[in-house]
Amino acid sequence: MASVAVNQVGYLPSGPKRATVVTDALEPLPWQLTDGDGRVVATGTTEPRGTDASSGQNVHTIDFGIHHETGTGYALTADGATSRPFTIGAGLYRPLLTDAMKFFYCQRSGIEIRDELRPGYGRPAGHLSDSDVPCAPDAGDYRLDVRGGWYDAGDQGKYVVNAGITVWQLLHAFEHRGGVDDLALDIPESGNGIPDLLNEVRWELDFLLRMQAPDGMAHHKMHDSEWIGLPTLPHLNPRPRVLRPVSTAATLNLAAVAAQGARIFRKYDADYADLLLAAARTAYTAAETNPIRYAPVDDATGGGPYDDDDVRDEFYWAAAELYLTTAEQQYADAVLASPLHTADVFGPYAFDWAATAAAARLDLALTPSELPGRDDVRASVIAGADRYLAVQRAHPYAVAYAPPGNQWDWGSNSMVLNNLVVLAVAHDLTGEARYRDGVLEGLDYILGRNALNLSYVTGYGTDFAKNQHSRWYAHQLDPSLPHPPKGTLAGGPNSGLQDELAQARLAGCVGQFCYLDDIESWSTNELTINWNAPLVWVAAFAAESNS
Ligand code: 9MR
Repeated sequence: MASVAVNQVGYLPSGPKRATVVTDALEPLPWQLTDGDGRVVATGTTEPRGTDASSGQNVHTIDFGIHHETGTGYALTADGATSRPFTIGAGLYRPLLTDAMKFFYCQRSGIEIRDELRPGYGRPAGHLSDSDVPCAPDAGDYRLDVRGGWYDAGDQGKYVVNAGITVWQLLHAFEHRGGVDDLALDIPESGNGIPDLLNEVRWELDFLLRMQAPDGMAHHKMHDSEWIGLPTLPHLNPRPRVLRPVSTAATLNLAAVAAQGARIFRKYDADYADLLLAAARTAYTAAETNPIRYAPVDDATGGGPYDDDDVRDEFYWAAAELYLTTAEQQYADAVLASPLHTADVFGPYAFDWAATAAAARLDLALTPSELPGRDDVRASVIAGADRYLAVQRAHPYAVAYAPPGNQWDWGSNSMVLNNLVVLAVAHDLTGEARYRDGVLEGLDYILGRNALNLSYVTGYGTDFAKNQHSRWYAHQLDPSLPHPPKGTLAGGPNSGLQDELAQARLAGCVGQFCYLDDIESWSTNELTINWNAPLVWVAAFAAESNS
């Protein structure tokens, strides 16, 4: 049975327009584009692409970029199969940007979610008692007020390293993308004179500041003492909470985003900027004093480990953000001395919470500074983008991610998106259209042009993921609870198949097929703050590209 996979949300009038056909045919096939009235408005022939390694399918591609007219209800037909309907229009990505960012309010801990702001999602405040949490016996002998912040994912833990990359990415979008400063997010702080994105991010930054121990180090994480089942609303979760030990990685995450935040908040709230910068400096110094406090892989009772035993990248990133904010020589020296400053950081996977050197490089490339050798920094980003563009061009589904051995990572959708961020920054640096087109075409995969014909963003497209693993958007288990909110990204194909349901249903799966839209498949179908953040970033770029 043939099928035609498209971006189910649609295509920009001036953007690339391609689709992928699954067929047995080896020779070019005729295709037709029909409009909302069923009229044929364009025709052509497909390009056979052979066997796609990421899915094992025999595929062709359709390029219908000759068609520029806007409208709804378009569809592509080839080999007797018709695609899901799609729109061609300029305004496709602003709603996605807004919804992807609105996701974060519903993840908030320590505050009531107001139903009038998120109809269907209102709930009482969860974990108010996070205001007084003891260290676990191996973590210290004091208690901290670590209330607030966002729940990490489908669990109710709060992890400094994952908070770090998420805050960084949202603030990076704020600093370097257009159209983000006036986002209306319908949050309690809306209308206070500060851009809503910053209001939302401050909720997490305040929590990060609270995770700093008296000695300047940051606790790696805090979460339930034991894992709890699904569904469990945050305010009904009876498990005691514990602070896990400090780590060098967490401390440097705090240093990096507090420094970045100080730079960005300065214009709106100078006192807050001072507070952030002081915390960042203290954290950086504490990490220098304690450079090898690693979070271990086996610390996984009641929460995930976020283990990391290589913090050279976090040192580089923290030094870069401190330098960009202060212009001080000591931080410039640390940046220039880091082995990661000249290393190839745009490898075959993508940057993420564990691999943060690219965050430093992207910010050093875009944020104005007097750093010696800045042209080389920029050139390294462009070289990385060229590599991802080559991967994408060779890929019949236009994915700029081809993991070695076709072993797709946990949260692969975020990796696909983060490689698009590199393309987007290359576009900022060069103005060359091929990078912009790469970002836009890269979004096709996330929004339905994939082997499963599924949009990975809840509420976007005809067929979309909606049963992401979550203890409170657990509609699949309890119909009185909602699905995840519109704009929630699913983790996506994960060859690791760590959960039992995936193991039972997906054994032997090829790449793109290692995914289940089932709430029990926590290894392929969770939602997380650090996966929605790149969706925000890339949607912001795409929304800017309307014209
Ligand atoms: O996203 C994380 C992924 O990169 C790791 O491989 C995996 C195992 O350590 O953990 C993922 O993070 C989970 C975290 O530990 C707990 N909250 C949910 C996160 C997403 O599944």
